[in-house]
Parts: sequence; structure tokens; C-alpha cells
Amino acid sequence: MPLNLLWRGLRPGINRRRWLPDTPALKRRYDVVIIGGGAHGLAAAYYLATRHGVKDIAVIERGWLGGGNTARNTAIIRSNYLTPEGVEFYDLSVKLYRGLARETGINLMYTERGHLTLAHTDAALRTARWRAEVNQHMGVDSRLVYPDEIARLCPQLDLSDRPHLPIMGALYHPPGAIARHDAVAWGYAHGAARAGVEIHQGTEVTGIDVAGGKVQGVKTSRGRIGCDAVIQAVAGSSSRVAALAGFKLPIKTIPLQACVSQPLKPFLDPIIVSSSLHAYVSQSSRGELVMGGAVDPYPLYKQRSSLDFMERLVADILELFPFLGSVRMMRQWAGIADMTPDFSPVMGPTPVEGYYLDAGWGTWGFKASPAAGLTMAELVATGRTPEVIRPFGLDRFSNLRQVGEKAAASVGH
Ligand code: PYC
Repeated sequence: MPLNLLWRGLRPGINRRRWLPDTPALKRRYDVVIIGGGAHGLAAAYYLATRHGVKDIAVIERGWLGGGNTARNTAIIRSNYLTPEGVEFYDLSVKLYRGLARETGINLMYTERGHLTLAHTDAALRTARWRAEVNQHMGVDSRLVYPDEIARLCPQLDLSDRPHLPIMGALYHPPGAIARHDAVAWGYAHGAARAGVEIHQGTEVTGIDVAGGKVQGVKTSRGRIGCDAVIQAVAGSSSRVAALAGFKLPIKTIPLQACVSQPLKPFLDPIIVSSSLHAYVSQSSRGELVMGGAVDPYPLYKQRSSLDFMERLVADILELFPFLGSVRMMRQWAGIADMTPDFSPVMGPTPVEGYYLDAGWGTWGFKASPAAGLTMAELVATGRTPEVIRPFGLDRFSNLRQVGEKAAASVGH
């Protein structure tokens, strides 16, 4: 072993990076309390502190940083949605992701791989064409491709007529990307803490103080905190926490399972999605196949895995890549998806003055983290709802102005 390496290894403290300062005592009051220490809550804290100079912030997390849905997704980033509202919002996120490693100084391993949504039916082809047209109209790079080009983009796919649903075409979205999800949470946490934000892990919210229709504070397992504003960003627990503030959400909460295989030699460049087969797969930089399928068929709050999900998923993946038959699975898990009736998120003010909501992400919360954080921060700092999130207000369900995004889902519902 080179002596220099030995010297560095043995010298106490060298190269030890402090990501976060020690947790301070909870103060009795902050300007802003953010409930949820996932990528969304941490991004909002980061942008409030760095873009708006609002630094008297406590991020309150029941568990540990990025330990909820931030750690339980498959880290896909894309903006090839169906509605102009959705495309504009997720395109903002893609643009922020592209500069995030530079901005936070942390390698997020963000890699643009291209994203293929396979169409196996006339109806799926029609939807792909519709999405391509909306995407192009909004300046987002997407187009319809047919088997000859799909074979060039992903030669390993079975493009024959052997599968029970042969591939007829695909929506190709070159900016489709993957990133390391924990690095996104830690990048924002590190940047926010450096700017003066306090991050309190292991601190559970037990109540919301509301008086005269306005938020007054947050009760936690470590005491009460007064504040002027609250951002709720607790994907998977949105209805439960909103109920503490006294209002109901039009959300159904459903597990979404995923898994990874043993590492394989790199062979799969693009991210492959088939919503007809209910399967999607990408290959991580470690070589593992990161795979998922349809949401569970019932509402539930449990993060448990099931054999029937795995059996179904594996059968579907083998329709696409028959040569993977002997690959072993390594890990399986579930995230908890808060589904709205129109499959779009809820962002903005709530019936409680000063209480702001970032919720309803269903199966696409991770990719939204930067844009949700940026726009929620602007809303809280200025009191004005940014145009890009105006369509996603809670009031759309009573105004009958829903933003129907189901056709852009990568997973079956
Ligand atoms: O929206 O790309 C997506 C996605 C993949 C898995 C869950 N959501």
C-alpha cells in the first residue's frame, strides 16, 4: 500500500467531511417550519435560504433525512408529460437538476440516458403521439420512434413478434435521466445547513396550532414551536398530517413497489418503460437493474414487499428482455404514493392561512424535487403563487379544473 495512503488512512480526522452541524436545541420560534426532511422539504429550505434570504427555518423530520419516499423511488427524471401544465413544471425540474451538482458541490451522478415509453397497442401509440406533440409545443425534446430506431437505441429489447404484446413504437425522450436519490437529499440538506437552516431529525409532528384560521405553530415530540409559516412536504403521509391542521385532502395512499437485481455488466443505456406491460427498468451506474411495475391494488400505508408483485414484474421484464432469465434479485421495497384523482400534485396555499402544501405526488415525486422546492420557497417568501404551480392548487378540485395526467404515468394504476 502506498505510504501516503496509509498515512491518510491513519491520521485522525483527515478527509472527514461534516455534512451537517450538530443538531441544536429546538428554538421556541422560527419564521418558517418545514415538515418533512425529504428532498422536497430540504429543497424548499435550501431555496428559501439561498434565493430569498429567509434563514430562520427549522426542517422537522420524524425519521432521518431522505429516509421516506426520497429513498424509496427509482430515481427517474423526465418531463415528457401529457398536459402543458405538467410538461412546463417538470421541465423546470429537469433544468434545475442539470445544474444541481455544480450548485450544491455534490456529485448526484445525474446521467441523461434517454427514456423510451414503449407502445404495444394502437391506443398507446396514439397517446405517445399526443405526448410528443405537447412536449414539442412546449420546447421539450420528445418524438415518436418506430422499431428500426428503437433497435438502434436499445438493441437488447425483444422487438420480434414473439412477445404477447409486440412493440409497435415508442415515445423517445432524450433528456430522460437518473440520479442518486440520497445525494439529492444530502446536497440540499448540506446547502441549506450551510446557509443557516436547522435540520431536526427524529422529531415527530404531533399537532398543528391554528387560531383564527391562521397557523400559529407546530407541536412536536420535542416541544412546541411557534412560526409564521409552515410547508408540509410529507409524501406518503400527506392526508394524516393535513388532518392535524384540520383539513381533508382528495388523496388515496397506495404502495408502489420496486426492486434491484444483482449488478450486471453495463448493457442498458436508456430507461425503458412499458405501461401496457406494467414494467419499467433502468441500469444504475453500479450495474444493477432498477425495476418496478404497477402500484399495489389497494390503499395501504405499509412499506412491505410482496411475492405476487415480484412474480408479475419478472414475467413482464422477461417479455422485454428474455435473456435476463437467470439474473438474481437483490432487494425489494415499497414507497407510499399519495394519489390525487387527476394524477397531478397539489401545491400552494390551503384553507389555513400560512400553511402551505406540497403533496399528491403519486408516482413522480423524486423528479419534481428541485422545481417543487424552488416554487414553494417563492410562494412562502413572496406570498404569491408562482405561475408554473398555479394550476396545481387544492382549489382545482372544487373549481373542476383538474389537470389530467394519468396517461403520462410510467406505472400501471
Ligand atoms: O414517472 O418515471 C416515472 C416513474 C417511474 C417509476 C415511478 N414513476
